[in-house]
Amino acid sequence: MAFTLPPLPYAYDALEPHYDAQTVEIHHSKHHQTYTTKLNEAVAAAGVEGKDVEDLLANLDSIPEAKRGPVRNHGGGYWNHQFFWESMAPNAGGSPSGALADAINQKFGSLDQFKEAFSAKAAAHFGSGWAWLVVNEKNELEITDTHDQVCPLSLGHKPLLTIDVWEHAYYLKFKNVRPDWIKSWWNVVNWSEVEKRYAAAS
Ligand code: MN3
Repeated sequence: MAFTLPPLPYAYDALEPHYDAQTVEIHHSKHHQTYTTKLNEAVAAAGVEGKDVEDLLANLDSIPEAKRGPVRNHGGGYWNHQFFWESMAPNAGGSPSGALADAINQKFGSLDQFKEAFSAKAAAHFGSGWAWLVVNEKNELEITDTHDQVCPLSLGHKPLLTIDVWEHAYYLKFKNVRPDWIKSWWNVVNWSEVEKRYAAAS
């Protein structure tokens, strides 16, 4: 079955004023849609239709090298954006609780220290890509970044949280000032979803 654009889990303007409606609409209905369309083309070209996108991304080596790049790029674009939309929610932000809060405090010292380190990684990422909080191969929390549409699932990591730092994710409102986008984004982080992901990953 062909991949279809997953509906946005909230209205275009639901993350205002922290993430503006115009950017969310274009980002979802144009950018995410394009990755969806091109993923279908890529899996057809590679002869790997009908597989879960997670399965494709976790096993890129099984795809012939000549056909692998488009599956990585558009499969990553498809999956990363869905994960990104679900990493945010209206009336969110604040702090994590429970086991995730304990793990963040243990690994990074405090939530504020974690946010500072994550923000620095996202701000310093050169060019297009993503910053992530993942559970790494040693089963520890780690802040990482990936280039273009590389997905942590392809690196053996279990992603918990992400921010899109491609210019299309923020340029209309925040212009060239990526740190302002990152600062604003913390106000819509869906910690309850991140807690569920952490529980599933650990
Ligand atoms: Mn994007």
